Amino acid sequence: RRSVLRSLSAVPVASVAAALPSMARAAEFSYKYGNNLPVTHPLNIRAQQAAGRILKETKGRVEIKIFPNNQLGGDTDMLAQVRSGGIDFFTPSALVIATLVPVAAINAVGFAFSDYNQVWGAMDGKLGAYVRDAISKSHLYAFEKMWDNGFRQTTSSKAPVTTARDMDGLKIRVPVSPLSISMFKGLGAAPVSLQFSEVYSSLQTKIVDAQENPLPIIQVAKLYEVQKFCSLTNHIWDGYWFIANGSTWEKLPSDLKTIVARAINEAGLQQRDDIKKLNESVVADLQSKGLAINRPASDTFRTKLREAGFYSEWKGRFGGEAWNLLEQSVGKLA
Ligand code: X2X
Repeated sequence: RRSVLRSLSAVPVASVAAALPSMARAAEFSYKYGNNLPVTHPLNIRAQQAAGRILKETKGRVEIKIFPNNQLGGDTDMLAQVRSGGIDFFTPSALVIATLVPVAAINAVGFAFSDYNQVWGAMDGKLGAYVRDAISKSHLYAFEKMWDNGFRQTTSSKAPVTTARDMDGLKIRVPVSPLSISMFKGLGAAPVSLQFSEVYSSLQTKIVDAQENPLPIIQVAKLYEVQKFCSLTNHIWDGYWFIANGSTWEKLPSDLKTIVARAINEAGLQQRDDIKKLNESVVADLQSKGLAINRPASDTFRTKLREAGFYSEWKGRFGGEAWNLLEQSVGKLA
């Protein structure tokens, strides 16, 4: 017995560690990734798979722990944390990162994109590159492939939205986003900025009557429980930038960077497909859960925004260069 103990204690620590399965060792690079969505959303499902792939392909050297569903705070808090290095990764919507990098909201100009060919053409092309470059100036690294949130739709507990006139005075929650506030004011509504973490309860307690989000979010966050009408306004296309703290990214050796970027970008492409498939079934599902769906035409909304000077104002705010890149994909807007 004694001799066994003696021989065990003689084994150097490093070789004990080497004898354990690699996953059980503390990772050399252990990261925190926070996001604002329920675990059942495709963004979390694909991010979880990417984290597993990264752990395996780096032989346990890079571990990403996911904190979904605003566990680490709302979007504003997580954006501050990823800047300070309190967390390493974050997936802000374009609307949200625009509070730091204003031009990042350019994909969310009202009624700009009419389909996904236009969206991915722009965001995987010159417009996306322009925005990534702007993000990098804030000492954040944006992975190449944007993840899909979707076309934003309008829900309400009061009445369906059929034309722009139904927006008059509507108390609607929007994200913490100057562009969203400007757009809904332009439409005559009374928008209120709230973080996503507060949306369900603010609808439930009637602090607001309406909100706007893509259908997969309305589904996974169960907003149909506190809303009656869903109007397919398709007013904004919204996506998530997968970002890293700048120092975190710089410190990672380049072979590991390659593995991490490949896993995250490929997961992003799969996540886009997931949303595309969900979009085929989600209307029927939400109807079966009691939401009354209608499909308004976009012309009255566009006209009202044009008359309110929305397009010319935002062309000025984003600057001619970015605006031209957007118009190269979607045609003339202002
Ligand atoms: O806060 C929202 O509405 C959400 C979940 O769509 C965003 O992340 C902008």
